[in-house]
Amino acid sequence: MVVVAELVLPRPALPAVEGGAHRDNGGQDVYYLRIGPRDCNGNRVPDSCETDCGEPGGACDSPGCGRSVDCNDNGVPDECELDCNDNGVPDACDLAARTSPDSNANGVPDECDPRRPGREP
Ligand SMILES: [Ca+2]
Ligand SMILES: [Ca+2]
Ligand SMILES: [Ca+2]
Ligand SMILES: [Ca+2]
Repeated sequence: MVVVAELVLPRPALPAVEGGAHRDNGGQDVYYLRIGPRDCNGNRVPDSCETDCGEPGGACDSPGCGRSVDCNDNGVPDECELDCNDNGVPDACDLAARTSPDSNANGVPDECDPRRPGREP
């Protein structure tokens, strides 16, 4: 078994100030420590096993493995990626496949982008 400890920063991240330091807002900082493999959808199948069951009898050969797609190959299953337009396809893959336009090239599909050209707040 592989045990991974990961420090998870609270979201949204503290706003960065000039010089790269974080502003101290006087509030309490909360950090979470995750022990164990990353399982972004909480189904007890580690992310690394969501898309591939691997060798029979191997670390990923367990019930539920190999059922997800990782369309952009970043190790994060599609269901855990940002999908602002709710079409079941991660935004990054919408953009890569050009099913969503990104006229200002900021990585946010135009249909969800409050800053896209022509759209005034
Ligand atoms: Ca999982
Ligand atoms: Ca992915
Ligand atoms: Ca989408
Ligand atoms: Ca955009």
